[in-house]
Amino acid sequence: MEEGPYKYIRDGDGKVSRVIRIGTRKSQLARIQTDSVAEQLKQLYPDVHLEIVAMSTTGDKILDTALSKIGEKSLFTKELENALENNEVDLVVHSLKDLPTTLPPGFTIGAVLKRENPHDAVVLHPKHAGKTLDTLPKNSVIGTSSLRRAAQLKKRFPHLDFKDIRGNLNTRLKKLDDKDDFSAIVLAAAGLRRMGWDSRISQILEPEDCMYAVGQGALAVEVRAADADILEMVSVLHHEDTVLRCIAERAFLRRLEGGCSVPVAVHTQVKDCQLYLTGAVFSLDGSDSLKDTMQASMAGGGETLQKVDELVQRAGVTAAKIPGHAQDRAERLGGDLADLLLSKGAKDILTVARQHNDAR
Ligand code: DPM
Repeated sequence: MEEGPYKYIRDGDGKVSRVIRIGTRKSQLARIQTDSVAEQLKQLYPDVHLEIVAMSTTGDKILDTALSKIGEKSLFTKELENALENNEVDLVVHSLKDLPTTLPPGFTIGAVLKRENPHDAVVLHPKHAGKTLDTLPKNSVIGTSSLRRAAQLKKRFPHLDFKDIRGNLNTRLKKLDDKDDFSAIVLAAAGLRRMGWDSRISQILEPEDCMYAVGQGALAVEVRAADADILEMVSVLHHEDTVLRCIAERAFLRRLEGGCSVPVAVHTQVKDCQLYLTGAVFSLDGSDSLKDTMQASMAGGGETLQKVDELVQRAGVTAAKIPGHAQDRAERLGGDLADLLLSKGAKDILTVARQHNDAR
């Protein structure tokens, strides 16, 4: 067998091929997401040997603290990145929204797959079947530990109360159904759908009620930035509209210096070759906010790069086969919108939100 960092396998005819190992978190949602990416790779590359390696991350182990209070940016990604760095795995599948906008050096997002429904969804306690957030009784308790969701919903639905809820999706649904602590919980529609729980979605929240998180609903494949073979292999998984939207969203959040613990939300759309980006920042109770929309043309996208080693990253994403000019404009759009909000005082809103959250 060949020497070196990679793992190889010899088949019955003596042919040696490289084993591609895919890292994943152990939660059911993570496994489902990873299996779907593995399935697509298997279809595209029937001869490749794929192996899935599941591991626990800090975020999985700390279950009693609100995510926004733990304060570590790469909560769900660090252990997986260590494995990537040590060549124990070759690619890692994540929910894009869990990936920081600046990745540690040596890593890149080699694929952003077609986005599921990016909106948030309401799941009701069975005793409230038929209700909406509007019609739930006064002081009903809604479970979410997302500052972004709480800020927007507190403002929009002042008759409701909000409390933290942690744990993976299975745990949260059990906490909702088996106890009387919560009248409803708010979760990403994408996660619920992937778990096969569409039927529990009673309401999809429109942008007027609640805008989504940067990258929400899209899966990302993280790889070693220098691993040209793997980059090339996964690059065909990119979905053009999704990548452009997510580059704009991530560039927006990056310029605002927001992590997963600030109330920042977005809404994007590609229509008639125009990319529309709406972005907003909120105080923790939603009383203070800034929101604006900008657009950029994605037409006449220009060159696509042929060789992966010529590649540039935009907002942490490497996308060889997507027109470079369009990616540049998407990245600039995100930065420009952030600058616009910063010029109107976004920094103060976010600084106060961070301080209050740390003091909670
Ligand atoms: C991030 C947030 C949450 C996750 C914060 C936010 C929700 C935390 C919570 C950055 N990551 O959205 O404002 O509700 O306490 C997460 C989920 C998914 C990926 C679950 C969810 C699945 C959907 C997807 C947790 N990360 O948001 O309901 O692939 O986008």
